[in-house]
Amino acid sequence: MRMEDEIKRRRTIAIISHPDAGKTTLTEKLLLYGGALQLAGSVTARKNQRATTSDWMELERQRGISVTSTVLQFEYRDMVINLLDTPGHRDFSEDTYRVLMAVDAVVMVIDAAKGIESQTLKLFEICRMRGIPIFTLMNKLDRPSLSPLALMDELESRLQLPVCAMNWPLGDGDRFQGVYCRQERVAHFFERTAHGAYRAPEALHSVDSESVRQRLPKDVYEAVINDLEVLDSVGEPFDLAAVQSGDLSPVYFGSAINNFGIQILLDAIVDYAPPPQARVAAGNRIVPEHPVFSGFVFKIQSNMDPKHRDQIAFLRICSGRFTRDMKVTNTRNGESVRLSSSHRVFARDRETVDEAYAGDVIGLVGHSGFGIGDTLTEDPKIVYDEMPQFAPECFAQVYNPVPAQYKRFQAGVQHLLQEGALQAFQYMDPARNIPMLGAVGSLQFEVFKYRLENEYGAVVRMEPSTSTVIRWVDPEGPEVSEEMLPPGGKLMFDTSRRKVLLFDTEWVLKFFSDKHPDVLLRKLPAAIRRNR
Ligand SMILES: Nc1nc2c(ncn2[C@@H]2O[C@H](COP(=O)(O)OP(=O)(O)OP(=O)(O)O)[C@@H](O)[C@H]2O)c(=O)[nH]1
Ligand SMILES: [Mg+2]
Repeated sequence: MRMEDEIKRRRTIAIISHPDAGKTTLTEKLLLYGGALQLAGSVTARKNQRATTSDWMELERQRGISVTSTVLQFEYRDMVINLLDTPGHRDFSEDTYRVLMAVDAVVMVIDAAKGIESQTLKLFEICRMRGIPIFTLMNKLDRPSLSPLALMDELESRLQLPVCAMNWPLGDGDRFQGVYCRQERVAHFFERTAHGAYRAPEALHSVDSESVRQRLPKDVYEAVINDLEVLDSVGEPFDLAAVQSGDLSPVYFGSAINNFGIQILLDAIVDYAPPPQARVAAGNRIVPEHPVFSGFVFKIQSNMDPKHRDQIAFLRICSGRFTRDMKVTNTRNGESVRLSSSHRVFARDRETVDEAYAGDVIGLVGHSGFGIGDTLTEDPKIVYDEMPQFAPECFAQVYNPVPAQYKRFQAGVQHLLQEGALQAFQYMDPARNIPMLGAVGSLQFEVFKYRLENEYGAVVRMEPSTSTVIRWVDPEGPEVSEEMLPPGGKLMFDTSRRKVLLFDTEWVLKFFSDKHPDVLLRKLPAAIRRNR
């Protein structure tokens, strides 16, 4: 197949939402309907422990929440789908934000009983800023839900995004029976299956047919007919170009756990999500068909395979064709590297991939020098914009209390820091060499400690710090020294030897700034930029 055709059949999609809306469940069901799984994981789960494909990490299975994003590549209807399940919890949002840099569209999952929640809003803003197309799934219709018109209205008014109902729920809660597809003008009835493990059977009828009327309770039927009339007269019409530019969100209703509406959503993704999009590299627009290979690392994960204990760098290919063993430049340091250990990734599983194309996410093993945001390319003039960075909001010091085990501890800390979920800071004085770690949320520390203990067999002590606010000292301004600091302030270095100030409270920061108004303090070393 020609390179252009290979690229055209790629779709790269992230599933995003507020915690618990059902991303991982939906991911599992998309795999099931996509033919990539025989049985959806929740069936095989042991008591109190889930076993979905994308929550592969031990900690995720124990807690039932996603801690890290997962990459799943599979083929469906002649398409190559790169699906990324993301964690919803705010404490892991750095990972989710980076995934958003690597995809061409998202499915935003909303719990239909709750509507838009805080984390939905934040993620949504990033998608809007970057012009990423948003497919919306109103999930958990098998539970008592808000009225579908109210859900649509909330989306449109709170997100300021025109929305178009592609299908409409037939009842909710115990009376949820399926969905009516507006374009095809057919009702899809679903039957509940044991634990939602198998593909739900479907039957089609036109909505005004007698059999539909008979199958639905009278009030449900009347509400559906009424809602559909409202939608027909005042709803946004479907417009593919607007969907693909991120200016109109097609909305689907369903229940991931019960397999309701999943096939419809999967086919919509294939039909309407855009193919790989151009990216901006230092002001230049690089189209996916650009003959030169290029991509950027957006995620690093250690120890996915407990037998190998290695590290995978996840690369989003932005242009051209990747071939195994090709030589590329890492533009951060100008180093030339041969990419010989390349993988197609399916959650924890991987297999060697010899060829990949713009749009694909591949895993590269054996390059400990790669960092998040690195551009790998055949043409060193292509340099993708930096990844977004986040200011940590909580801090802790980590110790190894058993000197005999220092090596393990040190190796583990180094590996896990490379994943970029935590940032390390050092005092100016090398004698005080216990690293201070900063994270967006405290759950990151728990994960870090758990993984150091479980993946490296290290003994770990963690002491929360009193600091809560960080500022980078802009070297353009005057120097800062320790004597200038008030109580509750610390002067440290980040790993790039940039000076940072840590303050216990905003109030201490203000006190410092009032006293030293000429010192230039920055919230971040670099800001989020629009990439398309
Ligand atoms: N009733 C009902 N429950 C659902 C549905 N989909 C998911 N759930 C349940 O909601 C809970 C959270 O589901 P997950 O898929 O783990 O949610 P998530 O969005 O991946 O959560 P995080 O990744 O931790 O943010 C689980 O208990 C699921 O079984 C649904 O359609 N109906
Ligand atoms: Mg999840």
